[in-house]
Amino acid sequence: MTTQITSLEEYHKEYAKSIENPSAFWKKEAETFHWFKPFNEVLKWNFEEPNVKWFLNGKTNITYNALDRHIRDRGDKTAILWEPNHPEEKVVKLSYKELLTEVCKCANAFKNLGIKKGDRVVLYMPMVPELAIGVLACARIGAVHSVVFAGFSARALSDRVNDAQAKLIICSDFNQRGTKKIPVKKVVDDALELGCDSIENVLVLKNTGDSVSWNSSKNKWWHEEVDKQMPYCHAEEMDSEDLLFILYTSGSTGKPKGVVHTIGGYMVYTSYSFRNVFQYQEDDVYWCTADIGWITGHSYIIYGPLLSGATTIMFEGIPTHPTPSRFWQICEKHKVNQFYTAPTAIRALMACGHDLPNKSDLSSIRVLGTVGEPINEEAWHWYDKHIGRGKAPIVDTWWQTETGGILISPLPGITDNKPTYASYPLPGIQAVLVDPDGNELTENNVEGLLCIKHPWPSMIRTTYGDHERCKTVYFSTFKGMYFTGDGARKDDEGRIRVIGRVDDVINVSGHRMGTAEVENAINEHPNVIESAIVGYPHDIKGQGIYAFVITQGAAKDNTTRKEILEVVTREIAPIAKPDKIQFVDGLPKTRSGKIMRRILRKVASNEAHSLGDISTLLNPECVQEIIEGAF
Ligand code: 7RM
Repeated sequence: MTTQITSLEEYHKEYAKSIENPSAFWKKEAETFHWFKPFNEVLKWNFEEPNVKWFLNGKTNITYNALDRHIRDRGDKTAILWEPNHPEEKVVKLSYKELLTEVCKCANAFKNLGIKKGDRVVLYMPMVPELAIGVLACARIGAVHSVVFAGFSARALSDRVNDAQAKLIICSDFNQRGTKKIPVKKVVDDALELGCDSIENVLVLKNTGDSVSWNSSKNKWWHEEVDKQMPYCHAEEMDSEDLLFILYTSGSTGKPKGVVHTIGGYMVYTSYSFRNVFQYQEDDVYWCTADIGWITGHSYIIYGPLLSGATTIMFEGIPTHPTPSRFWQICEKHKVNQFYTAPTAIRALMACGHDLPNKSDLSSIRVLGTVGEPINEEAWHWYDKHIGRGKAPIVDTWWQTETGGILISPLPGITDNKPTYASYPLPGIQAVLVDPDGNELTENNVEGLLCIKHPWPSMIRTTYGDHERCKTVYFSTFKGMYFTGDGARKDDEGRIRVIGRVDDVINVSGHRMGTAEVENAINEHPNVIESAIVGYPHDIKGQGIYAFVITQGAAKDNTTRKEILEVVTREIAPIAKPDKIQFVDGLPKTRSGKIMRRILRKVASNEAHSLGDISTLLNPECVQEIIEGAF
């Protein structure tokens, strides 16, 4: 098992060691894992190409480390504890032994369907144990998984399938979310209609049992393919730098990028960070409420916890079903020790009043976590007081899809707990703030752009099929550094508070959305000529989406608004729908024709009184109209 920091003194010592000699530091961590063949070099890197390799020539399998390795000491311990959407339905507990068996059967079924090492498999699934089983079964045989959040549209799904050139899609018949049933298989059928030529089979899990249309040549039932398989499957020997997964995330251009993570480094870092940030102890029950469709679910529902031999809860439902007490009831029911969620969920539940959490026994909770967006002071204090009862430290964990694991976070009970601060970097993480010219801001009490100076094991290796994009987006802005795209400030003792994105990415309820991506979708409406979207402060979502739209030949009314929302839902997902749509005659442009988002952001944030100088605009006359029409 990897090591665990237990005191402030130890944190300082470990951090110093990790900076003085990163290779020696990570070598020691990596050696606590099982390697079929040991690595012969810890790290090789340059940030110019970029080319980063960890634990070179080591052969391993992440599922061997997450499952087989635990069988002797904790084979009967619950690995996955599944809580269903409807509280009256049966909880499922899979022990490490049982999970290994299920993963092996599923892996054998994949082989039987012609899936080989290196092939890509897309999972478009509800939060049921079979999703985790499917992910691990890919890793078992060396296939590359790409989980697509089941809220995405057929168009978004087919784009991802095609980019990854996936051979297999795994889905359910229907998903359940609260009182709703979502026709997942139908969305997959629609995606295939749009053209997904690489897909050979669709493996369908009978989840709700409702009837679905069936294509007998490509469609296979999970139970018919998986149940008959032998319960053992050899763990494929994988190179440390072989691909583990692709996860698509939004950037500042229209097309989502496939962030690539490789096996060895991701394994070492997700486990190390999990054990330290959550201070997991052997008999603890840990719960992360994220969806496995996002990186948080990958790293801190599946891999980090299982690699550490933890009991990890998987929740199928939503925070408000059947009532907004659900999270707190689940914490009481399973005596949750570590609870990890997003600020947007905290704010939404906060709005329901504190008598709800007060009705549940939350005394088992020792650590509270947040992730996904900056947490505001009010939400932080509510979480501390009403969920932690003032006794559970809050870990405000900053990280990204690209970082693979948590890079900046308090260590609960070890480092201090300053509201809304992600605090200090974990060992091995050389976080710095720079000015727009890339000069490092070494003093405290400064604001700047957040960069990381040295590689860490779970960092992005490439963007799938487009290495140039990886280089441009993350490694070209500042020479010799990974640029996060976030702005941050350091307080007088060097604690870091991440403020938010400085690029054309907005963060809605902790979900990343590219402005160009949403604009492209809106522009699909036949009467839309041009659009610009910006984020604005939103009480629950953190940021809301404000769309400025120029139309021709369409009524500027709610009917057109409704049509635009439908187009966005069709092209991306309901979560990308603008909260406000303002019809305008012109958009403020620079002389080179670029939309001045700064002005639109001010209008959307109700700060039009401080627009600054607009005389350099190509069309300053449009600004007054925009201000007058604002919501
Ligand atoms: C894990 C995840 C990444 C972006 C990131 C930030 C923002 C995430 C925090 C945060 C302030 C935090 N991956 N972000 N965590 N901002 N404090 N603790 O969310 O790829 O989907 O998003 O989210 O802007 O760049 S992500």
